[in-house]
This record gives sequence, C-alpha cells and structure tokens, in this order.
Amino acid sequence: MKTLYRTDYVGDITPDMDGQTVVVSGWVHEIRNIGKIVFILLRDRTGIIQIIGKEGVVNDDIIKSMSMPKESVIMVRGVIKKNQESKSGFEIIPLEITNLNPLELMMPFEVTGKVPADIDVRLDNRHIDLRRLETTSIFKIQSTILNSFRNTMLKEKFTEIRTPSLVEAATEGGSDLFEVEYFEKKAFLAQSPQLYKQLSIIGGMDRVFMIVPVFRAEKHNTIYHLNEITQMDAEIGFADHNDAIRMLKNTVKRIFSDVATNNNADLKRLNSRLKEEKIKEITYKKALSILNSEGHEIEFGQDFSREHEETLCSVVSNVLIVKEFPSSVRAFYSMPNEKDKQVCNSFDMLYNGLEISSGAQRIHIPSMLIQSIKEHGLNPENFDFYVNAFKQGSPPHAGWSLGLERLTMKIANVHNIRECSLFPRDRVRLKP
Ligand code: AMO
Repeated sequence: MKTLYRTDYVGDITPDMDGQTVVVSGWVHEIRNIGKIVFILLRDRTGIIQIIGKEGVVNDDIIKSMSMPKESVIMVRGVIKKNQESKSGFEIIPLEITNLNPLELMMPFEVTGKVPADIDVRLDNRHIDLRRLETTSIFKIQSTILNSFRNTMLKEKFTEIRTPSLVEAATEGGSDLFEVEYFEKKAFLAQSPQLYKQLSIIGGMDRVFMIVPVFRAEKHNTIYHLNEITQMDAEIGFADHNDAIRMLKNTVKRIFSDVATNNNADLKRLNSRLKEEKIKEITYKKALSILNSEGHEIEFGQDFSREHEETLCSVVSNVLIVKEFPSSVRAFYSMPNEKDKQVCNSFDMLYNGLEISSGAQRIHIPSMLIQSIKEHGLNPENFDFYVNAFKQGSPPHAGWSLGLERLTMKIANVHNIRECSLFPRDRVRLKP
C-alpha cells in the first residue's frame, strides 16, 4: 500500500524497475563518505538498499544533506538505477532526502551487530533492538506460530474463546500467584485459563481454544522462565488424554511445517535448522528406567529436572511425549489412571530438552475432584463455582497448553526465553 512517505518497500524493488522514480523510507543503517561519493544504506522492514550521492551526478545540496547520524529516520525520493556492483543489483540516485525526525539521543548500541550488545541493554532499549533483523525474525516466527495454532484449531472445528485474567483462586497450585486489590476483595492474576476452558466444555462448547496472557509469580530467575507468558490452550469434550495427545502432536507438526514454509529466511538468519520431527511417546515409568540406565538417580514421585528432560530428548526423540505422571506431581484436576492408581492421565511434551506443553484428562466426577483438591493442599470452598459445575452434567474431557515463548525459543534456536517475549516480564524487569 502506498502512503505519503513510501511508494515501495525496499524488498519489493526489482532491477526491471530501472529508471523509475520511487519514494522509500526507513533508517540509516550505514553511512559512508569517501570524498566525492556518499553512500547511505537505508533499511526498512523488508531489507536494505543503497542510496548513492556522486558529485556531478547528484545536486550538491542533496549530497550535503547526506550527513545524518546512523539510525536517523529518513525519506528518499529517487531514481532506481541498475548496478551490478551493488549487493541487490541496483541502487537509488536521490532527488530529495528528508530527515523525518533528527536524532536527539545517542544509540545505546550498534544496530548492525558489529559490536555485540548485552541482552539487558538490548531489552532496556527494545525499540532499538527490534531494528536488528535477528530480533524481528524471532517475532516473525512467533507470528507464524500463533497463526498456525489458530488456523489448525479452526480447521478442527474448535471455537476461540476469551477467559478472565482477574480470578479469585489458584488454578495450578497455591503459591505462585500475583495478588491484586479488587475493590473490597483480594483477587489474583490468572495462572492459566484452566478452570474457564473446562467450564466451557461443561457448557457444551465441546472444542475450545484460546491464546491468553498468564501470570506466574515464580521466583525462578532462569533462561526458561518468565513471569508473564502467553499460553495457547485447547480443551476437548468427550476425550481422554490419548485423544488430547493426538491433537497436540498434529498441532505441533503443523506449526513446524508452517514455520518451515513461511520463515525460511528468518530461520537461516537465526541459524536454526528446523527439521521434520518424529514425535515419540513413552510413559513416565519408562522414562524413569531410561534415566536411571543413563546414570541419573531418580525415583518414582520425582518430577523431571532440566537435565532429565535433556537426556530424554537426546536418548528417545527430539520431540517427545511423556505421559502418566504420578498424581502427586500434577495439578489437582488431573484424572487418576483407571488401571494404575499411582499415576494420572497427564502428559508433557518435551522439545529439544525443554517442556513446551503439558496437559491431562480432567477429573469430571465431583466427589473425586473434591478429594483431589484437598490432597493437593487446597480448599474446595475456593473452587465452589468450579466444583458445583461438575454436579450439573459434565462430560469426560481433556486438553493441553503450549507455552508460546518456550516453543518460539526452541524453534528460533535462541538461548534465553527473554528474547521471545516482546517486552519480557521477569523477576526484576517491569520496564519497558
Ligand atoms: P503448565 O503450568 O505446565 O500447565 O503450563 C503450560 C506451558 O506453559 C509454559 N510455561 C512457562 N513458560 C515460561 N515461563 C514460565 N514460568 C512458564 N510456566 C508455564 C510451558 C508449559 O508447558 N493448565 C495447564 C495446562 C493444561 O493442563 O491444559 C498448565 O497451565 O511451556
């Protein structure tokens, strides 16, 4: 779309437009003055183009105007000219250059990446960090993940719903909640849309999905944890955990394939090799025996550490489902397994050594649910709206949640989860 400031994006200009006048706008990526010639590399979201001001060819006033600092935001009207020596095969001879907003502050770091910047400096200045092509590549991949998830769900006849962020009680366990004042009461920021997606199933919606921000007051300060994340959740009526696992596997495969198709250049830029993945499935008990035979000492009832997850992915498969965990390490709503009462119908998906998703068949029998809430150290009275709903005709159901930032992190091959949240919230970061 043409605007006042642009007829074409840099990436849409082709050598066969030789001789045409265009208007391009963006940032000064590089600027070089070698006496009789001034070069500006102008960058917009699609790429970089060379603007060349040569004495005798271009008016002196225009050449004089080509002296702004790097990262100035400029508009250039000029003529496209073929040039085999320039990277793109053409350049722009300027007719007019406008500095749209002269810089008043120095750049905190080199956008070109010539001098690597510390992640905290980059995150403190995220608006500048986004000018790095590597950073935008991460968010282009994330955009594909979100769209792919949504399209897959819609294709499978799921309905998209919204769930509240202000809630009265915990959903994933008692402690990791942010408390807020809610008029005369105490409220919390939602840790997950769990109870609400289940209520939608009891309401007969049968297949629902949601993409929602959730808040975890975990004090971890690791490269895998954030305090505000985006969850991509699904819930399926008249289903057990194996049905939910099948849907999760299909969804993740679809996401891999859509990113491979749409984000080839981004993956290359990030040095990520996304390959077709076989997703294997093992039980928690089988995982224990693998881990013990690989030299870890782990007993029934223990949850996996990051090292355990890494070993399982390298020994079994890069993308892996582990299912039927002990009830004691899972949330209160997980359905006990009919054949083996020690475990419940729960599962995790691990990808390249990290948990990216978890899910379960839910307890839909009210008395069983009350008992489980108590066994998990919670008060059933805090869940009255939820527990009572199961007394009014609840079908068996199951579902899962995929962590958007963790999935992005693994697909984009980045080391720190903070890179995958536009404005991350961690133990110390509330700004910008
Ligand atoms: P769980 O608590 O395992 O399950 O969360 C689901 C997924 O969300 C991501 N995740 C996180 N990512 C980064 N930082 C965190 N602090 C963090 N916490 C969670 C992970 C994780 O696999 N209600 C259940 C899901 C369900 O059963 O449907 C739940 O929230 O990728």
